[in-house]
Amino acid sequence: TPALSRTVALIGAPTDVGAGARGASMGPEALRVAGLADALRAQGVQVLDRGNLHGPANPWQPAQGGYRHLDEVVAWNRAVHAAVHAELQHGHLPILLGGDHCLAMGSISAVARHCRAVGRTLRVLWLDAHADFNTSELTPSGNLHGMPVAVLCGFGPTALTHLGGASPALHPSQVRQIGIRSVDPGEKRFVHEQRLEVYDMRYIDEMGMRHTMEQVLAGLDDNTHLHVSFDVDFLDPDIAPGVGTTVPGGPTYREAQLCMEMIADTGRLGSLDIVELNPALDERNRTARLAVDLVESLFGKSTLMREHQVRRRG
Ligand code: 5AB
Ligand code: MN
Ligand code: MN
Ligand code: MN
Repeated sequence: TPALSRTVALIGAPTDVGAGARGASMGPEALRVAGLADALRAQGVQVLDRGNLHGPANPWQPAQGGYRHLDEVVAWNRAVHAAVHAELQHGHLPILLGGDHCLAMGSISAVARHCRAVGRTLRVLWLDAHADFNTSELTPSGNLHGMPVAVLCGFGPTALTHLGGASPALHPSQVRQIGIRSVDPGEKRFVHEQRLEVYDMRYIDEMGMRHTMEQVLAGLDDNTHLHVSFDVDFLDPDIAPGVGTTVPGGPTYREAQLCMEMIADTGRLGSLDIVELNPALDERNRTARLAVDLVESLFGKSTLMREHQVRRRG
C-alpha cells in the first residue's frame, strides 16, 4: 500500500470549553510548533494550514441541566462542522487540531454527512483512555468532552445531535474504541447496552496491539472512509504527560506506533482529529512532539522500510 498522496488541511480549533481543565485551547499552536506541517510534507503529503477557527471564550461556569457550557460547545462545533465539511468537499483530508474532544461532534458529524452524500462507508477509530459515552444523566462532571460518542450516536441535546442535519450521525456498529481504561459506572452500562466495540487495555494486554488492530481493521474495503479520533490521553502518561485527564496504564511508544502503522497500511485514512493535548501541563512540548511523531507513522513513515524488508525476506 503506498503512502497516502493526498492534500491535507489543518484546521485549528483553540478551545477548552468542553474540558474539565483549562489549556487544551493551546493545542493547535503547540502542534504547529512541534513541526506537524513539515512532518506531513516529509511523508509526501501536500499541507494547507487553514489557521484557526474562532468561537466564544470559555466562561468557566458550573453545569446547568447536566451540561457545562452547552451554548459555547454548540457554537464551536458548528464552526468545526462547516470547516471540516468544506475540506472534504474539496477532496482534502481534514486534520482537526483541538482543542478538547467535544470538537469531535463537529468533525465526525461532518465526515458522516459527507460519507452519506457520496455513498461511502464510514468507520470511526476512537483512540482514547475514555469511552466518551456519557449523557447528561450519566455524567459525573457535565463536561461535554466526555460525551461526543454518545452525541454522535444520537444521545444528547438536539443542537448537538443534529449538527449535520440527520441524526444519529453514527450507528454504534461503526465505532471501534481502542485503549479504553477509564469508564464511569453509568457510562459502562450504556456502552454495553449500545454494544460499542471496545478494545480496552485488558484486551490489548492479553492479545497484543497487532491482533487488536487486525480486529479493529477487519472488513474494510475500497469504499471505506476511516476517521481516526486521536485523544492524546490514549497514550501512557509516562510518555505523554501533556493532557488534562491522565490515566495510567496506556499504550507504550511502540504499541502506539504499531497502531498508527497498521492504520496507515490500510490506505483508507480519510480524516483525523488530534485532541486533548494540553500544553499547560506538558514538559517542553514533548507530548506535542510525540503526537507529531505518531502522525508521521499514521501517514506511512514506516511503509517504505517495511516493503523493503518484506521483499528481502521473500
Ligand atoms: B476525554 C469523565 N468520564 O465524563 C467525564 O478526555 C472524563 O475527551 C471524560 O476522553 C474525559 O467527565 C473526556 C470522568
Ligand atoms: Mn476523549
Ligand atoms: Mn480521554
Ligand atoms: Mn481529556
